[in-house]
Amino acid sequence: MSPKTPPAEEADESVVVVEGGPKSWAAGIPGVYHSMKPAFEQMGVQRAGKTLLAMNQKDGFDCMSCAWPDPDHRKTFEFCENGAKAVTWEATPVLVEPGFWAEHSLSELRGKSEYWLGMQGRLTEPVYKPAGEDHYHPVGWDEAFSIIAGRLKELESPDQATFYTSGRTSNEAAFAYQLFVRAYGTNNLPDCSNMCHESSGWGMGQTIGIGKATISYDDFAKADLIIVMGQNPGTNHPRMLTALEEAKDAGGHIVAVNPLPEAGLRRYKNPQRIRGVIGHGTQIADQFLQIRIGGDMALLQAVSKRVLDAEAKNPGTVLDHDFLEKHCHGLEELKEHLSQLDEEAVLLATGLRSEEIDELAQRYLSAEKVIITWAMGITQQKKGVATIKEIINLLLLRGNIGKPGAGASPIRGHSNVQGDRTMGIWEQMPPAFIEALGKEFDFEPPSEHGVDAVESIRRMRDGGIKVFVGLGGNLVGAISDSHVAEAAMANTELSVQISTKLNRSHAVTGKEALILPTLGRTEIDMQESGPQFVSVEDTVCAVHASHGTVQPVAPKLLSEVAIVSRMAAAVVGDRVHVDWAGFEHDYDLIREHISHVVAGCEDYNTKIRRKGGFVLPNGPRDSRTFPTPTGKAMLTVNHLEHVERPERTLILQSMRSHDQFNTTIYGHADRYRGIKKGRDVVFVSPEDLAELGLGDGQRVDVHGVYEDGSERVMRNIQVVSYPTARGCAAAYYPEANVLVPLESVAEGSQTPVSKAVIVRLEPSTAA
Ligand SMILES: Nc1nc2c(c(=O)[nH]1)N[C@H]1C(S)=C(S)[C@@H](COP(=O)(O)OP(=O)(O)OC[C@H]3O[C@@H](n4cnc5c(=O)[nH]c(N)nc54)[C@H](O)[C@@H]3O)O[C@H]1N2
Ligand SMILES: Nc1nc2c(c(=O)[nH]1)N[C@H]1C(S)=C(S)[C@@H](COP(=O)(O)OP(=O)(O)OC[C@H]3O[C@@H](n4cnc5c(=O)[nH]c(N)nc54)[C@H](O)[C@@H]3O)O[C@H]1N2
Ligand SMILES: [Mo]
Repeated sequence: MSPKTPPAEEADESVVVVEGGPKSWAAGIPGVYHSMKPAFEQMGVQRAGKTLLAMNQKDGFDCMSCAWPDPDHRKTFEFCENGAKAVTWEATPVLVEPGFWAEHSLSELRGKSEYWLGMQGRLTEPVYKPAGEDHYHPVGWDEAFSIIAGRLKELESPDQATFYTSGRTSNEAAFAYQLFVRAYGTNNLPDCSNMCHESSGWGMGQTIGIGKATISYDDFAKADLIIVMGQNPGTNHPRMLTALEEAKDAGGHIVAVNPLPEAGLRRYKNPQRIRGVIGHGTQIADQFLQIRIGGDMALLQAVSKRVLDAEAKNPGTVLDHDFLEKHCHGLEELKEHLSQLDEEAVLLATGLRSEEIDELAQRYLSAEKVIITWAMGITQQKKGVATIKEIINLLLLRGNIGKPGAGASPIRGHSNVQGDRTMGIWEQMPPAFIEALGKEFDFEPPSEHGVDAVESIRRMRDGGIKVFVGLGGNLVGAISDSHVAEAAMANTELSVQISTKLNRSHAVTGKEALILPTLGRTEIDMQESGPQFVSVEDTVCAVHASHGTVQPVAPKLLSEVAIVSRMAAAVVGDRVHVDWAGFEHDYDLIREHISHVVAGCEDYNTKIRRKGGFVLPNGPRDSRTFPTPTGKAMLTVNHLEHVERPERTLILQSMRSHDQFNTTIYGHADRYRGIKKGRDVVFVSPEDLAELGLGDGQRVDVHGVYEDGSERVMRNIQVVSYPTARGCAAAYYPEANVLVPLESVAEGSQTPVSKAVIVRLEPSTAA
């Protein structure tokens, strides 16, 4: 394998080329073609074959692009276009060469886009930037760990450091990392989930006692109705389209609730089927509710009210009385609350017609088994937690939890974000976990809650947190209020990034900075006891092994487990008795401890070696047991609120294009939305454009409108006339993060409100 030079930078990333509006179908032949081409071009036939064909197979590695589960019967090509992009991006033999660091200063790197940074290729050796200097230089692994140990040991309190995790980290690395952090003395374990499905964890935790999906993969095909809310599976979970297609084949119906007519929700051409390849594919959504941003809570209350009204008309025939009596609290209060629901307020909040809501209610009432799935359109809202509680209300009314073909299903983002939480990556792990951890390793872990992602940034900004360690991810690129976040990071004494490739968080750093390059999931992980595998948990609580299949891109890389273990040995080796070297040599040792500490993981080493792995227990799903304080599920009363929009403003959401993975930008197209090139766009409906006196293709400045009068603006953005819901707009994340105030968070979960910023568009002042 010979290192290649990175693909040349495109001349001007701000150029926009638009081509013909939203596509009405997703995947199909272009899907297959688009998946394979870059892999073969960039990796060569052999490496491409070894990676793509091993993806999501029982003896291969787990795709790192999303947390979608694998079916029991795997196909030869068990991957999607975007999974193939993720693998190509990681397994590429393009390398950051040793001369790179002398050639490029940090000041220069700060002027580069995420696309450019990622395109420089894989990181190959540890590098260090001393305080006061503008360049990184190569450093030995031992020296890197001793710098970290020196700075961490100097702090007055362990709470002056924060330890971030992004959701690609394996269970083994995550378990070792949280042990290290708690042994060091803090619960400061923020993660990407704080910005993602945190609202799901809160909403479900407070109602059914567990923040995880109550369904398994097979339930999709058994459902009579699947409601997909605030989610764009065609781009972000493409293999979910196969499950939706199977559900339709079995007679189920699908409803999509979204301000945008997303391609995958309309029609799906399955590349694995003749019909998909040559025909029109399967029409996915039987009903499309084009909701106004932030209107889902009102919609759900209105549907629940219709369900209760139907029961009142025909008592004893609509609700699942048996289930409600045996397993739930709060029906009377909910009835009372919804009896006062103001239909006008609902129509205003949702932008829908009464008949559309009637139709959805009718579909819900005619279905015996209903699944509701959701993602960022629901969680990244001020009322995200309350909206999820309304999802649970609606499901509980007809006993749609804990029976085949029914349930609540948050669809997770990062491929192991759920597993990381199971392993203890959370600033608020429950006392039972903390106690078990302390008992297993004979130490007293801190019991006070730590800080989440937003609170970490606040404390870094204010000087309370002085050291930042990131196990993967790109916190300053991913979190809200980019300028505030960057100033906060620059205000730390030391920042450490454990990464596969360059991103913004390597250019915006603490006074001292380290980059520690790591193996990716595609790569063979050879340790003293032989090749290692790791394990991950998908969005429906299935845990399985992941084996790397190709040679590492560079000899000096260490695995995440090795990096965490060596860092821990350097920092807390003299304080707690943990066989850190043993962890690195044989991951079975870590799994042995996981068996003793993590509920549901008993006998982990045996269960994880079963073909296809095992499924974690889940009370609501398995036996209608609800681990809440009362042992019952809670129907809840939630005060309705919608996003207020002053005249001549729009509600802006920030979302993913088809050519990115979070802050990683693979390319500049968004095929399904008709964007051929360019990311500096804002999608607005033709009616709103006419009302605002703006034209398709015009350049505008997007000004955030805030109650405190503060100024945030995204300049020189091209307007794209697009059939989004009235009063709404959409732009791409992470660019739009500059518009989301750090203080704008979901009530309860503190998830940044990335999907609802009030904006005013002004003709651009840029030349
Ligand atoms: N290829 C690829 N795959 C990915 C990722 C990626 O970046 N690229 N990211 C991964 C991660 S970490 C995550 S969390 C998931 C994210 O998966 P998604 O949640 O699908 O991601 P977004 O692009 O944020 O899309 C949000 C969707 O919600 C809709 N929406 C916005 N506001 C509202 C609202 O108020 N109500 C309703 N009903 N809908 C609304 C938007 O129109 C859009 O369709 O994907 C994961 N998979
Ligand atoms: N405005 C707005 N903001 C958002 C969102 C939004 O929809 N809108 N979405 C939010 C969501 S859902 C999420 S999950 C966060 C994402 O936040 P993060 O998880 O922090 O961001 P990513 O872009 O996924 O991180 C990418 C980096 O991870 C590193 N990496 C990749 N693979 C590996 C690996 O195997 N090991 C290690 N150690 N490092 C690796 C690479 O260096 C890469 O540059 O962003 C959030 N921010
Ligand atoms: Mo996410």
